[in-house]
Amino acid sequence: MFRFLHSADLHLGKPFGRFPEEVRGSLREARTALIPRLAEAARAADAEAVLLAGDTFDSESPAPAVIRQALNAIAADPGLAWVILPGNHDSLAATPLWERVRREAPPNLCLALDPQPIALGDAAVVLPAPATARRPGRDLTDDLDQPTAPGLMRIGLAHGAVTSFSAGEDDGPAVIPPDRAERSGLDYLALGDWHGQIGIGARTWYAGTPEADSFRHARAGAVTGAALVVSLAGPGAVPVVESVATGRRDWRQAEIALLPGEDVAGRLRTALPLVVARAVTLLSLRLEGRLGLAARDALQAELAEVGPDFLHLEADLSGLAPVHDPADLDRIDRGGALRTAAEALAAEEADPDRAAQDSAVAAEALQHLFAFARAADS
Ligand SMILES: [Mn+2]
Repeated sequence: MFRFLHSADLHLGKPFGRFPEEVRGSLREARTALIPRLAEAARAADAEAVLLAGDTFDSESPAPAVIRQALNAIAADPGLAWVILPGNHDSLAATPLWERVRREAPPNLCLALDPQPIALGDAAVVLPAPATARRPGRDLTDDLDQPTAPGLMRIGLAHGAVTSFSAGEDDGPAVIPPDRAERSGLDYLALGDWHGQIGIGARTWYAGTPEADSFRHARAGAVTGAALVVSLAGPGAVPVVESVATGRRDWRQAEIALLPGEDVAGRLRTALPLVVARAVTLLSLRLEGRLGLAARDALQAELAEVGPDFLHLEADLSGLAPVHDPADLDRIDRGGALRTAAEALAAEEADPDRAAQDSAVAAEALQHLFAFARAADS
């Protein structure tokens, strides 16, 4: 029996530039803790080794602290073996990175920098296909065909696409054949690249990223923030593969379709995750439907109210179309300058001859006027 933890796509040092500083700090912190967390998951599962199938580092030149802290965390448990494979983000083209890692690597870390087989204990051997460049342009897993001593369990380690995950793109020459494990006599093929966890066959898995890093996979319903515990009973046996949760930040995506006259604040509240989870949740909301001034005002007030619960909350309101209700204008004022302004803005917003941007500005100004009147009332 040989048991190991399969992970990939840690993307240590990922900057998360589009987020505010405090969110970036929290996301970076979650990634810094990944190596200790994977070691803990491996120990808890009684695994002998951790295999990282590429993109351990987010870039070819991570900050020295990112490299050093990863290596220190690996060194902290000398009895656990690690194998790290270069992926497309941290390919072999990053010569200074890998020279540095090689120089500073603790004895329990083995770098898969060439296709040479790596012995793990006396029962298993890792056959690596390190990424030679960001786009190697050929299927590097051809190298996994190489023979090994009889009686050893053969574990392939590679990074890249099995099929083109982007719709409309042809499977190019760099695509890994989905039956690579069977073709090359592998007991298991540990893959990295796709950040969602997915089995391609009984012997071929993407571990997915152990710490989610975008809303994209949440939208697709994919499992992220997890690793795989793989147990091999012996050469030829079908592997037993179990998913273990490793993520500390939750990326969620929700779409809410609203109808005129609905209690929008109530709809929003029921769609949101539990309060206890919000401090570690990034939530991307998309709202659709038709709303009057009062409903939209209530929605914005509710978003402002719950926003501070979350690590990050973003709401896309561009799918909300206005509906005109004279009662809303009455709430601004029944006459006088404010009412005149409100009517002029409502007319501008509804005018089909105006540019969309001008209509949007009028709509926003009208919304502000409504909020102002509501605040003055209360
Ligand atoms: Mn990746």
